[in-house]
Amino acid sequence: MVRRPVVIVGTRTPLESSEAGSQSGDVRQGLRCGGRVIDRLVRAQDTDPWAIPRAPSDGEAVVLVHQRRVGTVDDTLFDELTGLALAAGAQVLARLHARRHRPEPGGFLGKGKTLELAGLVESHCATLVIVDQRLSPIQERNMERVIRCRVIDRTRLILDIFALRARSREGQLQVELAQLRYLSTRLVRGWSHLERQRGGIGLRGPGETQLETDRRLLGNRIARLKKQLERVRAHRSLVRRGREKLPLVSMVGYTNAGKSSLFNGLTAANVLVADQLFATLDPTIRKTELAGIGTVLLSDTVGFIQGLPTTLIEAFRGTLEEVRLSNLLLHVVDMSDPQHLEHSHQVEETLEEIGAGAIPRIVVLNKIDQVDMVASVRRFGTGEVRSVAVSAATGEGMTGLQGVIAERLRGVRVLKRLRLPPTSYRLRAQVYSLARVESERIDEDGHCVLDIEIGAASEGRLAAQKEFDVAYWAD
Ligand SMILES: Nc1nc2c(ncn2[C@@H]2O[C@H](COP(=O)(O)OP(=O)(O)OP(=O)(O)O)[C@@H](O)[C@H]2O)c(=O)[nH]1
Ligand SMILES: [Mg+2]
Repeated sequence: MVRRPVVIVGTRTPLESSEAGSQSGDVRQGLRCGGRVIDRLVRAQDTDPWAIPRAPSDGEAVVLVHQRRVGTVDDTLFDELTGLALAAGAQVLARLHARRHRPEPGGFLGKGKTLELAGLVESHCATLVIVDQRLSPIQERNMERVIRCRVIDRTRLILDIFALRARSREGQLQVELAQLRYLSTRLVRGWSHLERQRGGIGLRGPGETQLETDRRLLGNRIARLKKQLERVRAHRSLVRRGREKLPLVSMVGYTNAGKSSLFNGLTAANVLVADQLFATLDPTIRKTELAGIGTVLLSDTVGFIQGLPTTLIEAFRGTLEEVRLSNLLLHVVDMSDPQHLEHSHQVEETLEEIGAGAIPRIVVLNKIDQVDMVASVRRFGTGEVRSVAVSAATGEGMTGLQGVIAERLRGVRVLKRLRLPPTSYRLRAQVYSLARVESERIDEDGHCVLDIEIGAASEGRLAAQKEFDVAYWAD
């Protein structure tokens, strides 16, 4: 018998378990859904008599929903959400798209589409619906009531993936903070336990509502987390001060663009590379040698995505600080991604948002082995590097990229403040020979405070002087 997958509306990941495995899956699914599973199997065979009825082998069974105002609707719309759902460990069973001028304030989808969704949930025994757009708490709750299934939006899904991936203490605290902040916007009236709580002696009269209690508890937890984060960050900034003398180059880009692959290629490191959204969450920093520059720090960090929740950006301030303090950014673009232009804009917007908009950057066009491109360095009319085409997979163009990084670092100049002890005459003379001094003054302790503009390579040379101490860099 020819093996054909179950007919499922718009499914991209046909259920992949073996025939034998699928039967046990059916039983499991049957237990979970009661009589509905029989209905589903019968229906599947109605539409395709050759179909082998199979149920999801593992992962939460989800239906994806995308609603847009205008434009054509096709299945590529779901690519990113599918990637996110898979990254969260879901099993995508069906997808529903809708077009509506404005989301229904009460229920997000229109009536007809909500019923269609309820049908899909029922027929696929789904346990979760993921909506690609942001939902208000009311919309979420109303949808859940009609569909009789848990509903989450894109923001909550991204938060969930981050929670799964966070390994470092700082990462975990940041995710928890973002989740609590998200939750605090979801505390709405309308739950059955909202009556006034009964007060005891001295607490009679109008007590606190459950909602108020929840808010207060959340507020306390958020405040505690913030304090813990401050402590972890204080430690990180100490570490950072220690390496301030070396130029810092950070990889930035859309998630899955190949940042970690390039990072490994440039530093001979072995950080996780995976065809998965948000494979990297915690930043990694490695030293690498560049001809004509010397030692440089390279940092690999979390990728960006369209609609990155603001709560996450705020909570990840610490991680993103690395990006903000960089001397140079490598903006990695996945050339095999049909939406790479749109995604590059998103990255640029996020860089602005985190205060890294003015940092010099090189656009690295990656994955050229997947498209019709050859390794090359493109320049503006002024001779300045515009982009470098490479493939982290084949290694094509990597030497060129190293050359360009060195070239840009030589040209990158940063504004810094130095506070030298009263007797550092030789060091002060070095500063004048290596940097452009904007201003100089003597402070109340007799220290010499210099505001300078200095190139990254010269900065390294100055910091390498015997009498130099990193504590001389003033904030
Ligand atoms: N064909 C091809 N695949 C590549 C190339 N560079 C990276 N990849 C693949 O793209 C996928 C994502 O690579 P990563 O290096 O993990 O991407 P990332 O930007 O670090 O992703 P996140 O950490 O999830 O944001 C992996 O499957 C890589 O093997 C390349 O030049 N060519
Ligand atoms: Mg990565």
